[in-house]
Amino acid sequence: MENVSMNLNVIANEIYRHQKSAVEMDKISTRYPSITIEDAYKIQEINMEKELQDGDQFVGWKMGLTSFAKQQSVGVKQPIYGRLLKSMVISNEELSLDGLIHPRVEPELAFLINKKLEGNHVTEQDVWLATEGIMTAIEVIDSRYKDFSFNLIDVVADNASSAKFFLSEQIYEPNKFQWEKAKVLMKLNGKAVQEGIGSAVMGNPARSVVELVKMLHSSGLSIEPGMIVLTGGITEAIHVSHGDSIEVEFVELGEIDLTVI
Ligand code: OOG
Ligand code: MG
Repeated sequence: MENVSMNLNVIANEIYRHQKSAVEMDKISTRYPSITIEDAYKIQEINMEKELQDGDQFVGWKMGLTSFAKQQSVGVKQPIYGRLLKSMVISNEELSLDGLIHPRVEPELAFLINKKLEGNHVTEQDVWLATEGIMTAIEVIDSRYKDFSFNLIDVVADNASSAKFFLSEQIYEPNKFQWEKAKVLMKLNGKAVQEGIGSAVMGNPARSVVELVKMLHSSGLSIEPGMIVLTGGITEAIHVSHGDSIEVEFVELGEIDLTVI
């Protein structure tokens, strides 16, 4: 019998190499059939430690698969979380494809948290009280698995397909807008390709933060002040390639754009 727990560092190393080399890999779930979801989160953590040792900075969390559109498109029917690094931030309006395999983009809402959030009994109200502001966002995801195909365990071990993210310059006051009613339209090269509404994310994107806190609690973790939380794609993600222009219009909130270089 293989001892999977003994091999977590080996599996983590393999995924890490593929994350760095931008070469796609075979799923781990088929090669290590006894691997568990807890193992997958452990692998994610092991690789995050490597990034921090290499000088990167932990800036927040992402929730994934929080909308029906996203769950349907990848065939994984439950929310997951991943870890965000400073190096993932897109600071101009350009998305460089360097280091990416088959990137996709998706519109999201990002929460900036200013108080510690922890425990199993956290409510939406707690989340609002701990939210400094909300930004509109474009997340760039890039699965390291062949054909962007994975199961729950694969995608968690691959840091929930995290690659990059872009945040609006403007930080909106949380209580100045009904976020569940935020309408979004995503255009690719001027043509509308996806549209959605904030409530697609668990009824209200604040709910996604609640779920994150509960999931983190079961691993003894919490959200610290200053952290960003990406609450999950409101619509399906779309594939992008060199030269594309992406426009994400949030009705009454403005537009954020990326050019793929
Ligand atoms: C998994 C990551 C999902 C989201 O917002 O739902 C995600 C994937 O689709 O590759 O980031
Ligand atoms: Mg996402």
